[in-house]
Amino acid sequence: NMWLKKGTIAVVSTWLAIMVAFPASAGTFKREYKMTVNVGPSFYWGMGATKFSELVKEKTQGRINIKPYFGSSLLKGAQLKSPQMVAKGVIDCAFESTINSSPVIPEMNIFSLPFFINNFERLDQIEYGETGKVLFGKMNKIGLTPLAWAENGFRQVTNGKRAITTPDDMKGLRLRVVGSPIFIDTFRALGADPVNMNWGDAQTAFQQGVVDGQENPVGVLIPVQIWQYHNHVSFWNYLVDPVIVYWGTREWNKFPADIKQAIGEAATQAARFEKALCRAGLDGDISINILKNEFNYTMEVPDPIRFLQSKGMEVNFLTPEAEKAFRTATESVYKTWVPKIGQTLYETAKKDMGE
Ligand code: X2X
Repeated sequence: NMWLKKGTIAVVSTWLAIMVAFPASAGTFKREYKMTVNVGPSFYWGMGATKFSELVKEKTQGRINIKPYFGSSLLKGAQLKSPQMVAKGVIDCAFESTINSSPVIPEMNIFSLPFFINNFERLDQIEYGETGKVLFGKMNKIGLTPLAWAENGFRQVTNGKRAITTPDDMKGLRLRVVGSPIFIDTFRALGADPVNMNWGDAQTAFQQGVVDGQENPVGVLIPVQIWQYHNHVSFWNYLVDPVIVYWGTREWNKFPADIKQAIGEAATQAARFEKALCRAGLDGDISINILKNEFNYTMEVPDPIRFLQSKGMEVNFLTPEAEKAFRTATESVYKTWVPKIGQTLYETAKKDMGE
């Protein structure tokens, strides 16, 4: 029927004209943008996520309302699914760890190579160097728009059996590790008995003593009160877990330029705040002063190492010889994982760190 066809065309073209004249930007924001965060609100990383949503609200005059969903509740605890779900648009954005992206973006395993990036200076050289650019480019390729580098931190091992001072001390320890496969390879190479568990289940496992120990940064150890379960913490800085603030590209591109700008600034500021929380007391006065001077925030735990000791934990550090021995003991991990990360990116990372 010719007439019906013409009518349909007329309706469609009117609709198209309206869409072109008034793109989705004109006040048609979602009532709520969902943000996934793996940990709870009292964790340093969770506090950073809250800060991000507050800053976004402020900088967009209340137009953009981000709700953080803590404990990976949007994913029923399946923390490693965050990048796919954000790329698909099921979740709008994330304040998420690179470990939790590493099964989907293998290049992110650069941060999980054992005894590779072992201090803040080297980490910053990577994030703000060529390596960081390459990693952000990989995210773009799978439909994610990264906005800023935040942090979970250098991961330390805790357990209820003994101090870890040499690779031999790892033998037979049953340790909860995150589900990213490189962790199993690393702990097996050291002779430990690693078990994969989502963070949500890990806390119950600590309570029930199903595992002897685990590994996480101070920003997780302190809020989870790890001293209730384990009396040894070994500061071995064996690898680092950055956090990236990111948005799903399809949704991101619907924002007008001023909103993009405001959210970008909020991400940068929240990331700076959150990084300082995670580094406070571990980098001299630098982060404590950033919190005080830029955010008017006094750190509750200004010295995490002393604090853990005050809770009855025995703290130890690796000697340079021990660190070398650990690096040698995990050589097989490099053999397996450098090809997956990409030899070129590995070389780029070394170059960023001045090697
Ligand atoms: O699962 C963990 O150990 C945690 C909380 O550190 C991450 O999300 C990577």
